[in-house]
Amino acid sequence: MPESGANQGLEEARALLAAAERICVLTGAGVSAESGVPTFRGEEGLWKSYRAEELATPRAFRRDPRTVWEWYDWRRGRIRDCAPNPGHLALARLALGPKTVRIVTQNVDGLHEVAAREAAGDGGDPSPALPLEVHGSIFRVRCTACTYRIPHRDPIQTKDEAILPKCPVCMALLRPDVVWFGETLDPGVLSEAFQVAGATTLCLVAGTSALVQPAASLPLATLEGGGSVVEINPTETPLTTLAEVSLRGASGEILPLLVEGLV
Ligand code: BV8
Ligand code: ZN
Repeated sequence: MPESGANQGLEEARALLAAAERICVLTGAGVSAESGVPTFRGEEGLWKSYRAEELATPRAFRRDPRTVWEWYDWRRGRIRDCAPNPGHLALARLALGPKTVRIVTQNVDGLHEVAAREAAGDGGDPSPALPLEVHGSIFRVRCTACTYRIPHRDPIQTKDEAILPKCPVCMALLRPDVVWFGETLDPGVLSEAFQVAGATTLCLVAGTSALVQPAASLPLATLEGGGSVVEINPTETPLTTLAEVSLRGASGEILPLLVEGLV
């Protein structure tokens, strides 16, 4: 249970959430940390001494698609065994509740979608809680040459470049359907994200270091639109000084407390 200072912050944040008509939620790797998904920063961000920013680039894939696919296959393997945590589920319940809520995520792990379906239950409509994935999904592949794109969860054979997955339409190499550093985001997804963030009363930011652009500028669009920002992160970020309330702690613990009684 958060001590008094944090308690006061929590009550303030709950009041802001209760008063907000429209809510934009922005999440990063931190909301999936308690599910066992490695974040990008720090030790976890390293794979075989490669930094994520080195491997998640078109140049790395052109130069060595086998190693880049081996890295994505490793991450897909880790994520496949992960389940949404109470943070994902609290956000899904919030989005399925009476308020207008849009979840915008930088995560490619698909856990917000799993949480949406779980929270909606059998026969329930999960669509209000389905996230806008601004950086794509690690469980989709697309062709490097044509418009072929499909969901794909099976392990990838990465022993030899010759056996890497190929497009059944044009035989070109398939790649993970994620946005790499140096690549622009899907224009439709990007404009929807900024439209939502700019028209919202409250931007609830959880588990992001707020360093990767343009996603890190979404809360600024909320502030420019006259709305306010509530942040959840165990450590301070470049957003902390701009936030109305910044709660120090784990999103898996704080988010259920935040939405309690609101949904
Ligand atoms: C683009 C998909 C136009 C792939 C990802 C110089 C200045 C400004 C910008 C740039 C620059 N140089 C280049 C750029 C642009 C670049 C950028 O922003 N670079 C950064 C590093 C400076 N952006 C781009 O390239 C974007 N495209 O701008 O196109 C353009 C084109 C050419 C040249 C210029 C511009 C594309 C960006 C998208 C890249 N793809 N992912 C994949 O996943 O494989 S980004 C990836 O990294 C994630 O999606 C996410 O966005 C980011 C990681 O950030 P976080 O999610 O925040 O995770 P992180 O680990 O950093 O932090 C975790 C946080 O959680 C921490 O704060 C921690 O304290 C907290 N936490 C931990 N545990 C918990 C917790 N919080 C709560 N609860 C817990 N339990
Ligand atoms: Zn193709």
